[in-house]
Amino acid sequence: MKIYDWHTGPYPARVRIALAEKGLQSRVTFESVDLWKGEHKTDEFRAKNYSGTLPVLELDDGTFIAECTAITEYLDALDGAPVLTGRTAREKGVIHMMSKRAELELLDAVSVYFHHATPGLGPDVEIYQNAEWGLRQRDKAINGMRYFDSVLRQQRFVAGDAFSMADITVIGGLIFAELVELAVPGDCEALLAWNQRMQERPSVRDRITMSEPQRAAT
Ligand code: GTS
Repeated sequence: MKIYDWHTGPYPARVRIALAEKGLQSRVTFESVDLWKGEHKTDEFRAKNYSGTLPVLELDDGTFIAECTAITEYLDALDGAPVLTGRTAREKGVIHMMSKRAELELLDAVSVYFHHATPGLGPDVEIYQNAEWGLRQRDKAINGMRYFDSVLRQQRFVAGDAFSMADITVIGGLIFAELVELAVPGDCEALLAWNQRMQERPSVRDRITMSEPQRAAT
């Protein structure tokens, strides 16, 4: 399998974390698509993913799967033991809801803030910007942080008592927030403590170095 991504990207991070949680690192190769040069907006790349976004998973039979949630669902199902996306109908429903909520209320909002109210990927890539919309999404993201703080005051993980895809999506949101210097409010103690725990997980900690070529042992 091949992953098209950008090593420091927050959305790519979601798939890298999922790969490591599932122990699938050795089954994939990475191909860099340089966001800062707009390589994701070329016709060649859009033929792989119509939306022109990263990451994209290419299967060995040539199928392309885009969208982090879809890629995570695929990877999680491969071994018949889905631990990230839920085993029972109830788990699947709650995890999907919380992950979608993390996209809507946090991660995608931070992304819109980045692309519309900051220089984003630069003038060659950001051909339309609406700063007012971006700033509204920044405020939405802060409200989202407060919401997830309230959730994590009640339970250890975003979708209940086990780590799941929903945690990964919130982690992606906070990675993006940090990149754009959008701080988590200091009184979101539960969210901050949870994030500290998450950053210590090997899958999260080692996500960027995952695509470095393995050096031969000396
Ligand atoms: N809904 C998509 C998903 O979940 O995969 C969103 C993917 C997305 O926005 N990816 C970012 C992207 O391609 C990558 S990164 O910003 O996290 O590195 N952004 C470029 C752009 O121009 O929107």
